[in-house]
Amino acid sequence: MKCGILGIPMQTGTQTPGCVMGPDAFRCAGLADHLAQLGHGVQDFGNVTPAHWPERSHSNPALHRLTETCAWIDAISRAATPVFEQTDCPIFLGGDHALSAGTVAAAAGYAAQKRQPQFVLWLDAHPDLHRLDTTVSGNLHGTPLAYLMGEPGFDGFFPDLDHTIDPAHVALFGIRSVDPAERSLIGDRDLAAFDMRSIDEHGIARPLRSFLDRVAQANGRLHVSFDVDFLEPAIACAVGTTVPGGATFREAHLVMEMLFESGLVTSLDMVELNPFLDDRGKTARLMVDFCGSLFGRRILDRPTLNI
Ligand SMILES: [Mn+2]
Repeated sequence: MKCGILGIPMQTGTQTPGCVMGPDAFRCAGLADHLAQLGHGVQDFGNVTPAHWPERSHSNPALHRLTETCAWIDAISRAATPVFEQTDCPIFLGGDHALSAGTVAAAAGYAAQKRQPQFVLWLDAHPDLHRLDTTVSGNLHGTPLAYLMGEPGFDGFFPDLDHTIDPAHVALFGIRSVDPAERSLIGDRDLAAFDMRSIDEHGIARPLRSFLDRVAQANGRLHVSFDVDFLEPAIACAVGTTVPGGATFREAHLVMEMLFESGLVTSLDMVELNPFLDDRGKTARLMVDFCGSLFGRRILDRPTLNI
């Protein structure tokens, strides 16, 4: 498989600085070598730089760096499209989670070109389902999934979407911090949302397998959006939005191994890595390790890793 790497050093979607260093940290942790050792071709497309975007004021005074974030999203979707066209699986290195508004928009456009439905697997502590008028924190990394599903209120602010994501094609795993507006949207749109309580009770494998079966039956393309805060903070400290009680080392590897075995993954985001908060690169290396599992490494085939 030929993998394409695109760095997206944006942090305007959060108020905790540090994500700007994310792409470099993933590269320093040896992502490209890791993929090459697994037999994949790797092309690094460098980093995205934001375009110009017209300034607009919004009635929600909490919104943080709206214009700059829109400029990033516009630039990301443009830069991501050739990576879809020229490789088998783009890997987008963040950067905060608002970048998925651009990467998934590009994925959806490419899927439409291929006449396949686009599915999205959201691995995250948060559902990122705020609209511009419901976010209280004002941090736009809490909004991309609502935008991508075509929820109202983004028109005239975020870039226009040619193809939205059908809520029936979305699954969220690992959520454990949900605001009331997001909770009602999950119910209204009947989203497949597996919170940590349900994963504790029933495990992660069965609901993931049933989602992957749905993707396969629909001949769909699958974008995986992996937020560092999906993981238990004890194993992954380098993220500005830690929430206790996340996915364990083994649960996350199981997800990655099942995704590889499915053969369905067509693009990946790794987002919210904040190297400024990391402990000697541990979280960056751990994320690269998970990426390795997603691209075919089997955990039993390698020596113990010190994390
Ligand atoms: Mn997120």
